[in-house]
Amino acid sequence: AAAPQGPAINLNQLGFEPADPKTAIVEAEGGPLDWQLLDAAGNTVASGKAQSFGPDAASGATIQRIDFSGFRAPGNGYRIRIGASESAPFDIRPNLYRPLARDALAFFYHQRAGVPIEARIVGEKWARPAGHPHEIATCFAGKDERGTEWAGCPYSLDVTGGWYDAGDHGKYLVNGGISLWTLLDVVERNPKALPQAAGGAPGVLAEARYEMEFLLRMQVPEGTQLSVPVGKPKPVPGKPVWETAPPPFAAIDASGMAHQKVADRWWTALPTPPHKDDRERRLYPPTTAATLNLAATAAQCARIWRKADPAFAARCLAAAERAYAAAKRNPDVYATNSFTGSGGYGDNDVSDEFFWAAAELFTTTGKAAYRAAVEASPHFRGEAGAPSWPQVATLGTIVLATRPSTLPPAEVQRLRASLVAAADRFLADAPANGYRIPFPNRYDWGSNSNLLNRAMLLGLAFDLTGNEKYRAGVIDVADYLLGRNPNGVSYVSGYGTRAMRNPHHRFWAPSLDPNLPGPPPGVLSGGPNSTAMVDQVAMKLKGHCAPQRCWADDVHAYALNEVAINWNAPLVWVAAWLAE
Ligand code: 9MR
Repeated sequence: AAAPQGPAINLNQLGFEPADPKTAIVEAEGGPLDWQLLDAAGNTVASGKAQSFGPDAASGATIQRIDFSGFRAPGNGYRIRIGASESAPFDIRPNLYRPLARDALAFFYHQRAGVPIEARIVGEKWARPAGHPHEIATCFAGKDERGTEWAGCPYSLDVTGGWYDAGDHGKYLVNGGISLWTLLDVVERNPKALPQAAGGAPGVLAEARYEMEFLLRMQVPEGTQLSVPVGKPKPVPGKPVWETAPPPFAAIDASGMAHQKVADRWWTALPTPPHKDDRERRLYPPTTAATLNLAATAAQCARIWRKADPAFAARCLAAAERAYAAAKRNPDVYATNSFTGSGGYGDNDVSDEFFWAAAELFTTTGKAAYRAAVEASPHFRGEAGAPSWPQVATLGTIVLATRPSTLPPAEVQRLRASLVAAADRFLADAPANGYRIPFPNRYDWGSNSNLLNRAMLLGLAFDLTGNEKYRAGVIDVADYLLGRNPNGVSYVSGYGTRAMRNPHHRFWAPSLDPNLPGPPPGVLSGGPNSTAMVDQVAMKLKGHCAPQRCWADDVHAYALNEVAINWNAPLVWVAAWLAE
């Protein structure tokens, strides 16, 4: 193909399935331009007029939208031409998303702590020795960065295993929980889904179990009295909202709670492969939110393994019930972010975590007490929305709406309708932005994951109604992530002609050390972030980028280009859904 002369044509660089909507975008001023679809031999096989849109606040551009949905003939080497521009070649073919689902799942194997990442599965390039293979940790004690004195705990726990959260080596319960839920939901929806990941890496069930076992290890032993801050953390003047200081301490019976995280005392340098991390590691105080993340996922575990491994299921259920009781006893213990070396994942509203955990426990056990807790929650009658690590109510709604339980059919119908209503609200956002994605003009940290969590709800709305418009919305999200965006980039490594290559990651960092590998295929960048531009790369862009353009493929851009388990998990969910 000739080198493009005009502006870039942005489209899904992977291509399109034959029957799906097909959209390409060019940023060009003026009235509607003529476009042609060329086949591999250069023949024009379709043509039409673009639709102009703009000025568009999300991209900061005037846009020409090209719709060639009517063209369905499978093939490769297709190109779109408009004016002096020509796109990179792309495919039209069935089964486009299956490899992506398997690679996106393999990300979790790569992120494993505690075991070597084996060459026979990932190849020599990505193989590495085990990171933190004997993680026997005790609690942080002494003065934190703000001078608060912590008492520690009278035990150490073997917390080996689980997944590293992201580019750092922290292992967090808040965030581990939603990520684990999302993978478990893939398999609960469709028990045949993803029996293996790319390279023969463990399938979704085995991979999820690896994290579940870690969450179980993070539970506080019976009979433990701890001194922890009780009540809402206080904002720190002049600091970002997530930097909080602890309220006064009180002695609590912490039996059955879960520690917020196990992580490095100090941030490690970039790069630091996991097996070379020699910093002090600590358990950080238990929190109500971490405890409810354990309760919810362990209850889900008890359902999923009931037949296949009754002993494991029973262990999960006992842990879940103990955790839920512990959270009820201690409903007001929040994470503070006064430690350095790891993220905070602080959340001052745990009403949604209570609802989620009660919904899971009710669905698993049918017990009246959990049902009463579900029905008493404001979230039972609230609006559904896209879930995220601090907002998990909709995970509970999904479970109640889609899994068998003793909830009256009329209530199940109402909850289903609320999921569909959320999907309708997302679709209503699409006409207002140039790239036509079901998303509002607000690009926060990890925006790509927010978009995927919306896509998950669109997928569920399709399942519940059979209406094709919801699938079309999922395709809009997939198209945006895989290239139909103002950066002309695929945010998924290894997928597309111009894919993300330099994530913020301590091992996949070839730009810092040529001996280190780049990201394996199937890893999602956090994506544009115009609301918390706190890293050195983002600070330079700040004030000079339209929201969708506030992004850079740079290892130092931790607020724009990190990877994370809660971001890849909905990628697995959505790619597996598309692959069905
Ligand atoms: O995804 C998290 C985002 O919602 C927060 O705004 C941000 C700042 O607190 O932290 C993000 O999570 C990071 C975590 O704290 C540490 N590991 C990497 C995560 C992704 O950047």
